[in-house]
Amino acid sequence: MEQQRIISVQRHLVESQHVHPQATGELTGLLWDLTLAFKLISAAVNKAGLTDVLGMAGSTNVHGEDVTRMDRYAQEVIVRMMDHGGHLCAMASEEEEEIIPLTRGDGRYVLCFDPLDGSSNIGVNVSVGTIFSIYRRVSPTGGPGCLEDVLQPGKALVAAGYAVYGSSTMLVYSTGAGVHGFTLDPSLGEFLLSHPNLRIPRRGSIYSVNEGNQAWWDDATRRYVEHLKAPAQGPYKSRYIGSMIADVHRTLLTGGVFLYPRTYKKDKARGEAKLRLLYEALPMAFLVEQAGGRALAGSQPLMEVIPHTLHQRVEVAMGSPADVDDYASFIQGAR
Ligand code: AHM
Ligand code: MG
Repeated sequence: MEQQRIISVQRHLVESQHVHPQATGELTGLLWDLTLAFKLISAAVNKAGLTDVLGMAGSTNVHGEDVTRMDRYAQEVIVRMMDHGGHLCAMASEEEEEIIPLTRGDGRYVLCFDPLDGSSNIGVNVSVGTIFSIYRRVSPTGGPGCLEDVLQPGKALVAAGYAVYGSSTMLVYSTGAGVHGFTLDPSLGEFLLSHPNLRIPRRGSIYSVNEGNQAWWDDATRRYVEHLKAPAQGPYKSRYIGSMIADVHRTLLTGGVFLYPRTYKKDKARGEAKLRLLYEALPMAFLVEQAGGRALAGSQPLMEVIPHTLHQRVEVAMGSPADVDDYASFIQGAR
């Protein structure tokens, strides 16, 4: 019987780099640095109930939300880890209003991240995680990057991934050559390849959406979810953790559809989206599509949405291709 190789994330990154003879190793170095940040955050999240990091930090972020202490810790770890590596020219975070200044900002890459997605759930021991995406700089090299480097569409993504701090810590990433998942062995402090070449099922049997918002959805979304609940469909099961990273992670592994549509609560004409394009929607959409799924913003491919501001929000539908196609047919009025 063939023995399965044991591969650490470092080994995987190096071997993936060797496939591209022209690669300089910079992206590998950048991803390598990020994995150490994830281990530090994972260790802190595991101890969150025991230490005084749990709880509110007493300030609000750029979106007016409470900043938990773990949010702030995760933000600081990533900034300190990436600041002087020389790989980046610009860095932007869900928690910071402007581009984050770098000590060594003359690198070739751009990093966008959500330091701790789902952190409002941390007090009840629900999975949280760090989401990241990497672009190549578009401004001239030799100095710091600018807004133009950060405001790039999903189609320009070089890599994206997340670390989910759940019952075990997992790292899932893609550089455009498949999606690979690694599980952290806490006794070794190593991410080991556990889910090579992840492929999302063509169709799932789970839908994931905050149904408390149903009264404020558009008609098409309401009709689609009713359709999923009809006995003729199975019916589909409902699962909603309220932590995008955990809901999309499950969707990636088991299939189905994750939705965060616009709600028409305050702005009755245009509606309001919740999830952030740069830090949540695009990186997760990249991974879902790399795994064979689909991602939409309304009727438009999510990867084609152009970011105009750092904290732009967007409506999201992503998951199994057949499920997202069904949703699209409702949105386009065909059903
Ligand atoms: P956060 O980045 O402040 O944690 O907010 C984003 C989270 C997502 O993880 C999740 O999908 C969504 O907000 C849940 O929102 P709601 O509570 O409105 O369902
Ligand atoms: Mg978030």
